[in-house]
Amino acid sequence: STPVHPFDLLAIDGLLTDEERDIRNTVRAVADRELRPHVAGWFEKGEIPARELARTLGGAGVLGMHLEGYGCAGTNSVAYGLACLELEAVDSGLRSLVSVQGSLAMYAIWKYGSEEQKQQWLPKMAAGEYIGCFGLTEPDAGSDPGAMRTNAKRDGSDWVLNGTKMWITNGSVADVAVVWARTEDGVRGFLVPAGTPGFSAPEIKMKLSLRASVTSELVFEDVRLPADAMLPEARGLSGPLGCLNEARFGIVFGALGAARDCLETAISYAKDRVVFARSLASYQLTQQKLADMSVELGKGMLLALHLGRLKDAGTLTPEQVSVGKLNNVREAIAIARECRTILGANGITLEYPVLRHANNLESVLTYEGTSEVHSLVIGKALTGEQAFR
Ligand code: TGC
Ligand code: FAD
Repeated sequence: STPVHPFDLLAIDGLLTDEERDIRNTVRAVADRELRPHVAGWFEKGEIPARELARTLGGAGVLGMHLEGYGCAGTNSVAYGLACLELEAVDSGLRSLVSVQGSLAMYAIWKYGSEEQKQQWLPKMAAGEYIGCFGLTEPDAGSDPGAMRTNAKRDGSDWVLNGTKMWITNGSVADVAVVWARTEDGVRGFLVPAGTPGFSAPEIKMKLSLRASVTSELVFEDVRLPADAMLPEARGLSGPLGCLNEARFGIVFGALGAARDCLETAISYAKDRVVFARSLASYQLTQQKLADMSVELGKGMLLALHLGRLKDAGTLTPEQVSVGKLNNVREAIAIARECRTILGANGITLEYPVLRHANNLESVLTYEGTSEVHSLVIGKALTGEQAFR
């Protein structure tokens, strides 16, 4: 009989609108044409043509696509999620570029910025002419961003920024850094243009994961900023955490793209590969693996769509996003590793995408709140007791 694509097993496409399917298909076509042929090479070199990529992605309309106005497409959240899925089906690093640009840097400016800040940055960021990054994590403050040391002190009407951010996606290629710092008025956000004296962004090398993505340190040594560098509408940790809800939502969908690509690869490989004189796909053990993975993929997709519909209805809560991020990343990494077994030795090479995805998903499991942090967020929602500290 004719095989069913793992994504068609539950007829999930029927739950999408025509517009959502169109956007998904457009992003998939751009990804297949412009990104997929190059990605293994970028990963192997540990280098991406970030500026060119930003323009390509801006041209495809995916940068800040779920935001309204300022050159952004203003799509619904489900369409944004589907775009993340298609990009991450190529590589988590490319979805990261888009998440950080649209859901973290642009969203922070869109949500908390002044009208002048929005006009100055958003249209060019949507077009991919400017790249943004988002600096929250520090060498000694990751899961606990409240422990940050980076600080901004008043000097007349100026601000003077000191400190170090760590593991910042897009950092070395960014035209503007959204930086969260402690002030006497609590945590505030600042826009720091590249080239500001005292600001440097050395790239972090020797990564075994997310190699097709720029990751950097941000160093601020007496960086003098004008008063209007501060985001006026963000006060306290809820500012940056509000942005994280957006990016985490994209990952709920995105991680399933990596998993889908692994499963498609494994099914096709199992059908071609002959072991003990029969196709690998014809053995019950292989079919059990494929069945279990497709069940998880389908469940993850239904969860993502449900959260997307809640988000579009305006009722999605941070705890619900934690359920999605925890489950879908955890299952995606399990699927990637299981698919790797099906490919045998071929599975360890860059000829196939599977171990590249599995390695990338190690970062995805850690960033935007580790799986442990999301478990604790859910635990707190269930018991009313916080177990973070
Ligand atoms: P807590 O005392 O609970 O809260 C402090 C204030 O924040 C509010 N809040 C939130 N607001 C919006 N959305 C959320 N999800 C929020 N969670 C908390 C809270 O209401 C409170 O507001 P207020 O007004 O009362 O002050 O904070 P806590 O210090 O106990 O920490 C809670 C915890 C651990 C959940 C939180 O800090 C956390 O999420 N930690 C993980 C940090 C994280 O996710 N970092 C990600 C950095 S960015 C990144 O990784 C980008 S990678 C992207 C890519 O490349 O794709
Ligand atoms: P830690 O917080 O030190 O955690 C170490 C371990 O302890 C983890 O397993 C964690 O779950 C566990 N743990 C922590 N607290 C508890 C607890 N209460 N109970 C039990 N276990 C606990 N950050 C940004 O700000 N911007 C970016 O653009 C960005 N991009 C990134 C890109 C990559 C490739 C990576 C890998 C990270 C990126 N990050 C970024 C940083 C990321 O958000 C942090 O790595 C993450 O929040 C975890 O912080 P940490 O690495 O300091 O780990």
